[in-house]
Amino acid sequence: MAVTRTFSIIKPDATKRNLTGKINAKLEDAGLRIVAQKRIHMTKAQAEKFYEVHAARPFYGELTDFMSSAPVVVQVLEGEDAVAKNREVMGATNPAEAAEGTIRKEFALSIGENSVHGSDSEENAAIEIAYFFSGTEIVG
Ligand code: RTP
Ligand code: MG
Repeated sequence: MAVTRTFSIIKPDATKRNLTGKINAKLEDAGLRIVAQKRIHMTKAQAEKFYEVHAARPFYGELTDFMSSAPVVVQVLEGEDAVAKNREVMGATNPAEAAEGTIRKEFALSIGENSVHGSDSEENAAIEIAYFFSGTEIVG
């Protein structure tokens, strides 16, 4: 399995509860290396562009309001099969369905306020990384 990269966001519900360190520990314990990280406060327009694929979904307005409601931590994670590994440590979208030991099982409040985002494919990871980071900000 090759070493690859994925894009991650620690969402407002988690930054507000001061959970960045605890979530980072879970990522690192899973074998992922944080090769870029910054705290930003997304504008509504930035959140709308980021979640453009969900524009037709009923939760789009709520989701983009939430993601621009408070600071987030955007990250690039590197590791063996990083996209799948991160999805595994994140757990299911709905925390009620998330497996024991996952970030969402431990920290998420609801299907909307679910503490983390992770890219769902290597293709999307590359697009999402480029949306928030320049090449020189990523130090592998
Ligand atoms: P993410 O993109 O954030 O990593 O999460 P995901 O792949 O597990 O979930 P996805 O289907 O891509 O949905 C994106 C985010 O939208 C919110 N959502 N709310 N109210 C709802 O029914 C609902 N469904 C999804 C969640 O915050 C989800 O992470
Ligand atoms: Mg998704």
